[in-house]
Amino acid sequence: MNLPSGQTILSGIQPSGVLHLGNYLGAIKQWVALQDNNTAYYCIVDEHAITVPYDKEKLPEYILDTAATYLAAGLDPTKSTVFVQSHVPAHTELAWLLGTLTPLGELKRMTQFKEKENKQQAESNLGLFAYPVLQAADILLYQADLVPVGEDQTQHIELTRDIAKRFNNKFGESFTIPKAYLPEGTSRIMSLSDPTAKMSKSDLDKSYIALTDEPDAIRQKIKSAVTETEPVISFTKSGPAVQNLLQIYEAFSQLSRPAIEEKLSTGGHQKLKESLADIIIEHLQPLQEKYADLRSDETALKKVLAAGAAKANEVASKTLHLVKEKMGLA
Ligand code: ATP
Ligand code: LTN
Repeated sequence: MNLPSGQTILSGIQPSGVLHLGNYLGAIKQWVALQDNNTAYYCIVDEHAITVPYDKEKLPEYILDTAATYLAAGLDPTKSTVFVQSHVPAHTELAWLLGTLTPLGELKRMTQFKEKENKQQAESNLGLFAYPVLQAADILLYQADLVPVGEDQTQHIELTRDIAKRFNNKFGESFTIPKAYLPEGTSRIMSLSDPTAKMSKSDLDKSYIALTDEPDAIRQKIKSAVTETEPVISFTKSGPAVQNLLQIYEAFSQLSRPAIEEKLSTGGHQKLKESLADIIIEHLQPLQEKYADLRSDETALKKVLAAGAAKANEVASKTLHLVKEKMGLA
């Protein structure tokens, strides 16, 4: 894979619970690869996480869990700026300013909003509706070129591009127009219990593999994963459930698709599932060991986040100042 270099990268994940294989293969794995030859900002988007009902006692824990996961997965605070969104006030301030340039019709079309709104009508709120504008602010504050995310986020990146273009047209060139950066093959990992839905932490426990799942839980979940009835094991000829399992296998193995098919084609679903569980467990083990270590030292984690926020604040407040000047607010 040809990795970009010399670019500014920004992405974020909500601290709303355990991270899963979809988050890792769709996003974090690319974040780690991109931190070497680029300027990278990785954010824990706590102000996004409070747009749905949440537990205020658990949120601070989830923020530290997420920070420890970022670092355990390989983010290096000497290479990447790792920080918490609410520690950098420019995010919400820019979101307000960008909101004045965002047509309601565009926000009403957002799939994530429609899905979450449907789930919790009584609890729906302005924050949930304005969520993509805050995401645009996250990205534009750092003048990001690339936003490494899973496929479900492309609509939000398109909206960010539209907002940035509208701002540039109206007030003069100010923002870099960002692009989504999707991984090959793993931009949409599907649920283990329903191959038509994306793997999601708000779904049934057995439908996703959490990065912190014990080996036994991983074996059990993969064993009970839905498969088609035909025994064929092929990247092109199998149904979506088996293709999803193969794709996860491919992401963790060094082998080509033909080599994987040859290795797994005899033995049916049982062999595929056993081999898949083995390779996931093997790859998650070092991450889990580092996670346990990092998570046990909250003082050290908070120090990393404070240093990250200080760096992020410097960049973000400069952009915000420029934007206010352009809008006649300075
Ligand atoms: P939820 O499942 O509760 O909706 P989530 O698991 O999608 O939340 P987010 O914080 O919304 O978690 O997503 C974090 C990142 O992980 C985003 O870049 C998103 O695109 C990516 N991602 C989430 N789920 C998947 C998936 N199943 N496959 C690939 N990428 C994913
Ligand atoms: N909306 C994203 C999380 C998110 C994000 C961002 C991703 C918030 N701000 C900025 C990339 C860039 C999600 O739900 N996965």
